[in-house]
Amino acid sequence: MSKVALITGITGQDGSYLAELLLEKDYTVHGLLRRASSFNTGRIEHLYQDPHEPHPRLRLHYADLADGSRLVTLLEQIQPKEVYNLAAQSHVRVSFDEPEYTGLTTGLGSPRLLEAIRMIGLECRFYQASSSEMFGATPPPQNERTPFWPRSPYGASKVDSYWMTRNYREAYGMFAVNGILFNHESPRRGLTFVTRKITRGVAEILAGKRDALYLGNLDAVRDWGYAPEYVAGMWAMLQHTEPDDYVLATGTAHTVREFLEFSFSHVGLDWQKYVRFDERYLRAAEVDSLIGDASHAGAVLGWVPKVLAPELARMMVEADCAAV
Ligand code: NAP
Ligand code: G4F
Repeated sequence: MSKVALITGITGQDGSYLAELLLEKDYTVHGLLRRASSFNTGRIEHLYQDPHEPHPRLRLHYADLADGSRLVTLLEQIQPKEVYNLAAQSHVRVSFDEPEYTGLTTGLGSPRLLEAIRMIGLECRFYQASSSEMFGATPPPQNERTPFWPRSPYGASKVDSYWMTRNYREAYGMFAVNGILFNHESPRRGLTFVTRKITRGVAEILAGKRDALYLGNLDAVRDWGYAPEYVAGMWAMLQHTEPDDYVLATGTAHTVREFLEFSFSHVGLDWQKYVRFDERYLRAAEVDSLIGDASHAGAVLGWVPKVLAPELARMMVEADCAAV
């Protein structure tokens, strides 16, 4: 009998890599799909299995984190042993434009799921996609004991979800864990996050499709890792004997400016000739510096990241050049 997992956010960057990993490990994987007027399954197309075939191991279900009764019905039907809550309005800048919607989904999605699990008496392990954005203005290095000081509606909503997850663990003895993940990127990263915006920009400039790239704050420091390594960490958290919270990070720090340098220099271009400032990409409040200390995950789970920002930038530029 293969293990059964449910992934919310399966169509996103992390959801697609996690689905791949679990299918490789012989799980049956169920994913939530948001109904949209055009296809939003591009990242998992290569994993698609015809539902008419006998026993497909990837199954998609229409649902939205804002619809609590649908979550109850699905959890009862699917009876997953592991639930990975990755769905969110995940864009920090957009959360300033849509604070209420961000709260309804990024903030309230996890208590909806946790309460649904409790209501139907489902025995399962629960992973919450918490974020280094919760540390906000607290100076680095940041680990599991660092106080939160969120600087955006997104960060504040993630703090809400973090505490709800801990509360269900402490109040009801649920196996519920927070993965506090620092920025992780890949060729599947959304096109409006800064790393992918840069690497796609490089590819389009090289191909003569554009002559400038507009960005905001180049001084922000981030700890960028490689997404497939981070989803392996999520899985490891749910396999441990005890539920706990873990930071995943590389412990290395680079500015946006340095990521520009890594990306443009890889194809022999000088970024200063192409990058322009646009204030619309500034945030009402910025998170200046995130640098993680993942020693707890290293000691308990044996989790060690290998890919660092310079190699990540090269990998993403090459993928974007091939695609463009
Ligand atoms: P992503 O690419 O933006 O994917 C977000 C996923 O959530 C997509 O599948 C999206 O569906 C889905 N979603 C959004 N709103 C939903 C709703 N109301 N109901 C159901 N599904 C909804 O994000 P990611 O980079 O993979 O990140 C995964 C999770 O980790 C997110 O919770 C994010 O906040 C968190 N996180 C990410 C990072 C990072 O650096 N990547 C770091 C820390 C934490 P559509 O495809 O239909 O839009
Ligand atoms: O790539 P970003 O949008 O990522 P941010 O805000 O760090 O959030 C990401 O990582 C979090 C983990 O810490 C996740 F929880 C969250 O879901 C998301 O995945 O911006 C990175 C930095 C910021 O300081 C931003 O101000 O890049 C700066 N930046 C400069 N110009 C820009 C731009 N960011 C974006 N998105 N677009 C720009 O043009």
